[in-house]
Amino acid sequence: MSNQELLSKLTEAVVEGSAEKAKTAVDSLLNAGVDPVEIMQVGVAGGMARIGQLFQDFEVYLPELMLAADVGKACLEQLAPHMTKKQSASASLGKVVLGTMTGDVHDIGKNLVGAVLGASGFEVYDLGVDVPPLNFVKKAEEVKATIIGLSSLLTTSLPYQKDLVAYLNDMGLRQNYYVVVGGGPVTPEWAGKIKSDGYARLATEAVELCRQLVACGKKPPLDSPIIIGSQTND
Ligand code: B1M
Repeated sequence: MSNQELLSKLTEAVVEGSAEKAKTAVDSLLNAGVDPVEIMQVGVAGGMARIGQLFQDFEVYLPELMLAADVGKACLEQLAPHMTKKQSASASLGKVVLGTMTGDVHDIGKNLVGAVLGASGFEVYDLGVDVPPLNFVKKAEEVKATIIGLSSLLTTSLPYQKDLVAYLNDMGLRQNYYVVVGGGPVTPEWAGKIKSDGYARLATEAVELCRQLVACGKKPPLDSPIIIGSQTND
């Protein structure tokens, strides 16, 4: 079976909510030497996008969505150690405080972002889900972070990204942290509107974004955000 067919099998297994079939597909893909991040971003995320569409069209309901999410999380758990193996022994590129905004419990994409950032040499402090803006600020101050990474999957959690930037300004801390944003409803326009420092569409692009920020030689806030990857709503 080709790698493309194996990725399609994985996508189908996620949509079906079959942990067993997904594990078999992931094993085969790893054995075939497919990059673990690609397995997540193409095979698993493809299944998530499809089940999300079916949910939106009332063809499946919350239980199916939850089942698919469990399968997606299990795939990431299986794949994460293979991502870490690629980590070089070089010094930390910077500290990133990461989390999903208030009211939002979606964490598969955010966890993938954390895994690839960690595997690429960043020190990641993952605050989890449903994180109020001030908690990001507190953690960033505590660990002396370089970057604050905000993930939102719900449109209703987007305003909290804006609040976080406002808090940093009000507290006189904006110049200490680059703020980067991502997740389904986040667009490059939104990243600019809230005066963040960067937007990335995919987890791999978040790594590129953070690398560019730590190397840019300019203090935050940037005049306009660095945009990596274009956003589509399909
Ligand atoms: Co919900 N959900 N969900 N859901 N869910 C969406 C997001 C939705 C688009 C589905 C739909 O209707 N089509 C919709 C949101 C609509 C909107 O607001 N625009 C939705 C809804 C409505 C809901 C509920 C309200 C449903 C209900 O209860 N009636 C509810 C809300 C719960 C809450 O948060 N308070 C809900 C619940 C759930 C589950 C719990 C069942 C489950 C989440 C489980 C979990 O995460 N632990 C779930 C799931 C699985 C989804 C979908 C199907 C898949 C999300 C996912 O994991 N994708 C999703 C549909 C969709 O996204 N198309 C949907 C795979 C993951 C790898 O991709 O997270 O996008 P993603 O991450 C990507 C990029 O976005 C990027 O990197 C990753 C790829 O490399 N990225 C970043 C993410 N964060 C980044 C940060 C960065 C940079 C890049 O920098 C910091």
